[in-house]
Amino acid sequence: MKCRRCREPAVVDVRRHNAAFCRDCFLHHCREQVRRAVEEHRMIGPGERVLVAVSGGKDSLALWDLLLALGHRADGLYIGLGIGTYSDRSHGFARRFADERGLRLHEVDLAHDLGFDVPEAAAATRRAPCGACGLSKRHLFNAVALEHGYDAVATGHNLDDEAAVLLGNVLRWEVGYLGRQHPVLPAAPGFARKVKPLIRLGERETAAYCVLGGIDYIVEECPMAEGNRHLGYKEVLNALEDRSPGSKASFLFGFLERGHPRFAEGSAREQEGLSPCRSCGSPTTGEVCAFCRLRERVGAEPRRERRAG
Ligand code: Q46
Ligand code: ZN
Repeated sequence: MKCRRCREPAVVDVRRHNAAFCRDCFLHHCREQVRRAVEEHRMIGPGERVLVAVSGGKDSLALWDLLLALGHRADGLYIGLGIGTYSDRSHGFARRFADERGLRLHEVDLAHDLGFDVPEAAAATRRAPCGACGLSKRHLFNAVALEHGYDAVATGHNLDDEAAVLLGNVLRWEVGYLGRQHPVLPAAPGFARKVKPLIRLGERETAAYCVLGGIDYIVEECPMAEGNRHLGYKEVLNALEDRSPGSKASFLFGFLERGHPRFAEGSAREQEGLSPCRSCGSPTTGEVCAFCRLRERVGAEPRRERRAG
């Protein structure tokens, strides 16, 4: 197998593109895919500051590295979820990545700063942990971005993630979610812009990017992911992709081009009826936002010492 770009021996193949690459040309291919996604969807403007949501896994660390390689100003945000040794280890990978490169990493610890962790929230709500976890992460990414004046929050959702979410939304015809499923959600009062620059790269590509690019990441999966519906959707999509490479990309990109505009209008109207949460000020449809309701349910009191004044 020869590299498509330079004809040297290839080390990795990308079936979707019917191509193989040597190390350097593969890293170049990944940068190109992210550059295209950022430009095509106008995710980040020149000179803007980006806050990268970093979990210590392959996608978020590859994302941070790629944005910096493309010349963007990007800092990281790590959220300690309190999921046992998995959280401790993932924190270590995020911290080391930042320290070795002299990067700024913001840190929020759910238990320490907000008074509850993901296992406690799951127990209190008697629901799968991913619901409370995702809600908390979204709330905090947004809050930290607004507090520090970042222009956008970037998350490491890749092509596989987005195709799986799309399949789930289509299977249940979640028209509201379909209207909001887009690689860019523009800023609105109380909301920072959200961007997903990895949508043109699959899971295998982000892992290969880390391995070939010398990025250490946590390989073990979150132990609380079990029962997460998206894992099943990914299996189904992988089986389709195996038979016909490119299926995932055409499913997702076809939706973004031709399906999404039909659902987007309805979700824009939903945004209009929002008012500030009585407790934290985030925009919400009720009096108190979902994150503050969750905190009330868990009976959370921040464990950090109160600062004087
Ligand atoms: S960290 Fe949280 Fe994920 Fe673990 S509990 Fe679920 S949502 S699986 S990305
Ligand atoms: Zn609130």
